[in-house]
Amino acid sequence: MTTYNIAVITGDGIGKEVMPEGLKVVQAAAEKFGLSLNFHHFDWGGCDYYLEHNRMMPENWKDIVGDMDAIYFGAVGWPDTVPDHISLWGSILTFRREFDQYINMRPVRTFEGVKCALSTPKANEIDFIVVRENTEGEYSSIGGIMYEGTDREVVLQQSVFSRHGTDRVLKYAFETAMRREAKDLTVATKSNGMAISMPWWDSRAEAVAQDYPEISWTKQHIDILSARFVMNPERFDVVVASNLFGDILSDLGPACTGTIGLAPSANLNPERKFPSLFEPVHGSAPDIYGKNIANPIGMIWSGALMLSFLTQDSGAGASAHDAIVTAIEKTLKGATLTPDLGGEASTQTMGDAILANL
Ligand code: GGG
Repeated sequence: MTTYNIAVITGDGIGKEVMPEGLKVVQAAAEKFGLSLNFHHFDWGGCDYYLEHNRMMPENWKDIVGDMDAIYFGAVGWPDTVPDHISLWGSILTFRREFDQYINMRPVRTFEGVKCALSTPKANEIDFIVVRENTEGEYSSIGGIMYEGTDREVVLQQSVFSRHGTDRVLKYAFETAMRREAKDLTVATKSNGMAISMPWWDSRAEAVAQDYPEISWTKQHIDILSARFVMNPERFDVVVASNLFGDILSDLGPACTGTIGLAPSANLNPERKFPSLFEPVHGSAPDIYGKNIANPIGMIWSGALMLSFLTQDSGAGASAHDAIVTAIEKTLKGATLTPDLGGEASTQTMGDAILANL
């Protein structure tokens, strides 16, 4: 039997609280479907490590986790002690870049039992996937500050859109749409305002679309697209977006469904040359850390995506994924719910309920 080696990095804040729940459900699902997992726990990647070592990860982090099959990651950021741009660039964004995890796949859907934040007639029919470009775009570290601290201060930050990086995410999004019934793709753009990068991004979408005549696709400006997420979210199937736009849309989407505590994400290197990373969409949530009320579902569902990806989205991993999602669905119809879902359950109680429903 293949044993999959998984690096476990809890990181900061509620990452430390939701990770144990993710591990127990993922481990149980793996056992149920005959998958062997070996978890390797690391205490770096979060701000506690930074405060001791003045860096987020050890110098040889790539040697340590480069041969793992996947990384299971909690959350990063503790702005009271380490500025967010330092913690994120020293940890999660470094993983994405250095392991070429160029796809950030973020499913968004409604669940029976979860009160939708929207009151539109079809709000309970939300079921779409945000495919976010994950290695370039607006998340660039190219730029600088001139005349810093003076009244002549000038700040520049460049966005980076390569043909290689853009075409591959668009292609992945079209392929994702091909696998779904609706065969519909929305390409997020802002070509009326960002007059160089975004008309070019649109032209790449037009070029890549030539290979997918079966897909009905439109490009939509990010402003009206965001409004439509709120007004008619049920009309979306697959949405592809640049790094920043995708980040925003993939928080907005689950917020519309009721809570971002449910939302999972898969940072994928589809070629499997490097480990892929699975993490909830939410961050470290310092405002609720320590209260034991964080919703563990984003972490657990991310673990399900990991199992599916590990076995190439088929076989035991796909079955384990489906079983976890079914257990989540069943739990959400019950009364054991964390406060973001209107209940009073603790993080552990909710994790136990999902485990019991597996
Ligand atoms: N669980 C992921 C996490 O901690 N995310 C923090 C965050 O702010 N991420 C920004 C991003 O995904 O670009």
